Amino acid sequence: MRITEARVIVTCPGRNFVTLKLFTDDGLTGVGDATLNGRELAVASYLTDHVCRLLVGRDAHLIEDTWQYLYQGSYWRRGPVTMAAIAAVDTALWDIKGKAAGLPVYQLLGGRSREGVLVYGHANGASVEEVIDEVARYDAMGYRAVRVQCAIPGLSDTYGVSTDKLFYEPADSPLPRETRWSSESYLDFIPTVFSALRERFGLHMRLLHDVHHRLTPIEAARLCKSMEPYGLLWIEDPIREELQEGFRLIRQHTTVPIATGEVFNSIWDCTQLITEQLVDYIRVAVSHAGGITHVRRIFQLADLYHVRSGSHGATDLSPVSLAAALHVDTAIPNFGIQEYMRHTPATDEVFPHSYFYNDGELHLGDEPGLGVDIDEAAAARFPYRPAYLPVNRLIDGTVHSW
Ligand code: GCO
Ligand code: MG
Repeated sequence: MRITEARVIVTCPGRNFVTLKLFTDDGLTGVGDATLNGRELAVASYLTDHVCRLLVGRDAHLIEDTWQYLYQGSYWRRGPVTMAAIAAVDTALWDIKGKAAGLPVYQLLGGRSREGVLVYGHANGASVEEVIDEVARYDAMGYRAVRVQCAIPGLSDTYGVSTDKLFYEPADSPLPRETRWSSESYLDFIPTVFSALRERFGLHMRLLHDVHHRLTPIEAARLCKSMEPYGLLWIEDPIREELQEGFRLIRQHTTVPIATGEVFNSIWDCTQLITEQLVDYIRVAVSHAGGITHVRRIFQLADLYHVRSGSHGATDLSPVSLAAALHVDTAIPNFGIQEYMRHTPATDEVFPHSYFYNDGELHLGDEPGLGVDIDEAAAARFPYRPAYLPVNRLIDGTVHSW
């Protein structure tokens, strides 16, 4: 089974997505997500200018060999652009192999380990009252876990707080919007939100919170200690992740479970975090961390060290990426939870898929492959638009993590 064509499709049904579609000589196709939020065209070029020509004529069954060929064979290893491109090729090849075998991809990964994939949604608000209403809304929709973000009094704009509650899109501007941040105001205020939520909901909902890389390790330790009474499922990305040993300091002070990994692109970003058990959940995404082949490798290492998966599932990961994540989630023994940020109806139209939400879980359909495709005619109606994520500064103007 030879690859006859590798096509890169860029579309913007409300936000930009880059998709790789592979075609084979026996009429099968496979799709992979190559979206890198705010840097989309770099991956599109990496694929179009450097990878697609290497794929034509290759045996589509060679998943591992193709992965190694693109990873080791490029000489320049790792990095978000390279690994997103490799991820797209890898995901498309798993899709094709599933179709060739007549099996959903999770069957090729060892079969079902669970019936449904537990997800968490995003509840956020401009005030504690609004947050409580939003959590109640997710509760009514059957969600069993929600990530909660709340506007910090005194800051004009807070990460994770949106005007449209169901469809939150942070890459919303043709040039980066600037936001301002105060860790002091945040640390003083955020525990009061969770205290109010526990008062209102008891222990009924599983609650999560995303710090979005903004604290120092000792600040993160303080945050976690102050959140301990509220029994969070996790605190996410408490600090910048470049320094893996930075998490050790947080660990020494608290029992709050820690999750990280959405900005990682290879196993080398998290070997210390996993083998020293410095985190509880690893949040790598199929589309950013080298595809199903590499993410499975990361989760297998994690399993040896009691670390569970909690895969990234924001809106910038297309339905192709989400479908791929669901196959991995369904198969691995150490699944934790899957993020699920709803895509807009326009995105769902461009990417028809068979996975569906029911009662707090996502479920896969039974068709061969990933169970997702790209409708190229629909995609063509939504041309690329430059869009950046915000850039964040401290109150005094110093650039800080967004
Ligand atoms: C999350 C994330 C995202 C990121 C986004 C950046 O936990 O869902 O932090 O919302 O900000 O994916 O592109
Ligand atoms: Mg996050």
